[in-house]
Amino acid sequence: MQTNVANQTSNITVEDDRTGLSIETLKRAFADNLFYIQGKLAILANFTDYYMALSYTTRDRLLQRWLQTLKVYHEQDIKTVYYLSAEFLMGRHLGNSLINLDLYESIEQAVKESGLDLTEVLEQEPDPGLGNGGLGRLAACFLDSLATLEIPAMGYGIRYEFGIFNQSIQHGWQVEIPDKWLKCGNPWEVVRYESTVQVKFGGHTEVYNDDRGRPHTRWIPSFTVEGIPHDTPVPGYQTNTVNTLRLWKAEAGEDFNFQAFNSGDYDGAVATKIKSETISKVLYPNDNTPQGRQLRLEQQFFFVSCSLQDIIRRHLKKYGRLDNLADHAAVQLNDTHPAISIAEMMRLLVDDHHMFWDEAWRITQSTFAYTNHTLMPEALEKWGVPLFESLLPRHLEIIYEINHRFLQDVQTWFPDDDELLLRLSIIEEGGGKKVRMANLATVGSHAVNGVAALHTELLKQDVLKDFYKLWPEKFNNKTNGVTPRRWVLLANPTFSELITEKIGGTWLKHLDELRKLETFIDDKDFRDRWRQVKQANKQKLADYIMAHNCVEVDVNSIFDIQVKRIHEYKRQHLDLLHIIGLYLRIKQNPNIKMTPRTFVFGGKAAPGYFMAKLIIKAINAVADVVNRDPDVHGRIKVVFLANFSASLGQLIYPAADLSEQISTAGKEASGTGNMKFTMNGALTIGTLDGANIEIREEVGEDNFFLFGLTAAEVEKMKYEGYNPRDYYESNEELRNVLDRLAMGYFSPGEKDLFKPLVDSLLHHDEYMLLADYQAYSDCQAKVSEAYKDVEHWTTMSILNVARSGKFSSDRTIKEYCDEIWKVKPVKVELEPYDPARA
Ligand code: Z15
Repeated sequence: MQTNVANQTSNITVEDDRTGLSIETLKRAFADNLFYIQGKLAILANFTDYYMALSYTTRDRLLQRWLQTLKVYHEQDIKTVYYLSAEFLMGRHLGNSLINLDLYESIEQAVKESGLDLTEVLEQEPDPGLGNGGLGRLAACFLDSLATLEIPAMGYGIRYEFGIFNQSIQHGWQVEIPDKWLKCGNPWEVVRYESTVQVKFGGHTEVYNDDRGRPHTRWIPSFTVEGIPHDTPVPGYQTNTVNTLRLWKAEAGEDFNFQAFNSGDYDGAVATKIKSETISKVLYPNDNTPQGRQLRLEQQFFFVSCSLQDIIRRHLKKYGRLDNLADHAAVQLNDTHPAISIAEMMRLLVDDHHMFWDEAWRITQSTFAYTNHTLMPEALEKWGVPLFESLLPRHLEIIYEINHRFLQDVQTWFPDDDELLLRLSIIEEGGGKKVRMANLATVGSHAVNGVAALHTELLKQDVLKDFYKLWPEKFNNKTNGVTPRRWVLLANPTFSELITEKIGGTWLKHLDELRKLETFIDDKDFRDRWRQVKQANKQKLADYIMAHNCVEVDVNSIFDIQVKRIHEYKRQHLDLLHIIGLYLRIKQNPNIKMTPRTFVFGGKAAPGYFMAKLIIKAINAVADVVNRDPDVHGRIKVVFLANFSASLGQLIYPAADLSEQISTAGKEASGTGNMKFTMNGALTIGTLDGANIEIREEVGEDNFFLFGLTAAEVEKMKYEGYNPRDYYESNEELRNVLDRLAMGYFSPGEKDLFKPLVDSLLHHDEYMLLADYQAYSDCQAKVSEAYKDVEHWTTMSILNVARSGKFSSDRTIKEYCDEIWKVKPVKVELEPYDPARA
């Protein structure tokens, strides 16, 4: 690789001002970091070296703001938001940091003058995949918005050594490959050894008297591990605020260092070390389908205990008392994964800090709030009491005490309703006792929210209806959002430039301003450029498809895209049934006119989810037949893009014409990919589910392709007895489609391969694909018709973007701040860097 960086080795010196922003300084810092941090001469450096050197150059410019933010938070009397989440799907840091620091153009120039292309360097960064899908990515969007809105906030989670697996497709099947994201080092983390905490597991409890003769309980664990904080800066967009994401790594406790070793038990010592480190080793790759393994509960307790101890330690250092904790800390539970927090906080306050139960309970309830993210019954976490007892004996006692007091209250409010007590109890009785984590989270929090209007309504009427009866005031809705910085500005720069040219650049912080685009709706030049941008983005995706799938696609076809985790409720197979339907129409009538389409799929299946993996295989099997069949004449193409991720999303959303949001109504809590597509000018084909409903409300029903049963209709049909076979028998095309799949038409040599898929649809069809098939197919015909009218499609696309302002996570976060957390912005003023004073 021949670059100009080499020419600068002659005058390298350590930069003493690492905050400088001129092109010259940035170039120098880049060369300097290549030399001193990567330890490489420019002539021998590879792209990873360039990426690392550029990351350190950028990180230096973040540190000044980061440390200043920490200083302000330390000195001022503030309230902080703590977002507890088992997943943070942050996406690549470098591009985002450049955007948020307003450094993108200068760095691009500096890199260019060093003979390199910035986008190529950005591609070197491993995508930190410490999350599965929507839930983890929401946490990342929230951190971006919190920093942008200048809210004191901290994310707490686990520093998994292996994130979500890399997906490769072999012979059409998903193959999982370990994600070694740390193998080249991680320039975005700072390890804070001095803030290490101890976490206990197992053992037993005992009662003792303190020196004033008062009884307390203490927990004698059988095992202790250490949590080492790894901090990553989270810069806000065009602010001085840089918040912290603190992820905990598990290591062997200190007793490992001498006790085991000194006693000569080397094997035992090593086993202890391995067991400890296993806790933060790997992310469970399940989204909406929990696995219920002991290690997963260990992970949950590990990061919760580390985080709460950290919060309490910092609070005590600053205020010297704990009775005012809730005035300075708001802790949000991202789903039930951190719900053990409720018991751990009680244990810390009552056992360790000797607080009275009632006061501890008041503080706990006013500190915590809980977000529910799913209505899927199988996704509601429950842990068997025996497991709980062996791992967390003290927490089980505390949960029993919480439950006892809670059920006593219920009995005074609603006497003689034993059924009600059974439903509300934190402990599920019969068939092996279980701890219901959603009940624990709801009882221990002052606020409970759903993530879209419909979802919150269904929570109140369905999953948590008994709790709603007790505490209607606890329940509230916070419709999800996404950050327009990553999902529009970073992902779609030319599109963003066009928007900024028309309405100025403030839309990136005030997304409602996109409405101003409506005044340009008849501007011919604007409309032409709108289409040109989309076309160029489609070309980029087409190139990627050619490079990775060896499939040539027509950039004038409708790019019809479904990217999300593979799950039966999301109905990727409904999309596929429609594709097979179109294909059969072509085979029956080779001259049939059809608006050309490119169907793109992407998404990972949980490794143990057989049906999801079979759906991936089916998509690839249909793709193989359709893409090779000369009769198709390029009218339809089918592509499965391997290894969908945040970074691949940044390529895909801007290239979409049509966004597939086709979950069974009432099953998708919100969805957030739907918002990313809309913001990038795609139209949606969707059901009345999750946030689709609100997207349609905002963009207007004429600019949204609606189909399918409503949540109420789904419930009614199930209640009245749904028979999918009726649809099979009465719908000829549907019958042909299912027959072809079942008879092995797409799986030569393995004729029964897709039988489980077809059987499940014919015999149960839990997610009502057959009931929605015709409506979906008819709606797709309308899409094809509409796409032919280029001008009208352009109008709809512009209106979708112009009216997407509600779906900024800034709006969501403002609502959380005002209505749940009661926190206010804190300004961070920058002081000039002066090493002598720092
Ligand atoms: C997950 O990604 C979601 C919910 C869950 O309970 C789990 Cl375990 C994982 C998703 C929802 O499916 C999706 O509808 C929602 O938009 C997202 O969380 C963020 O709220």
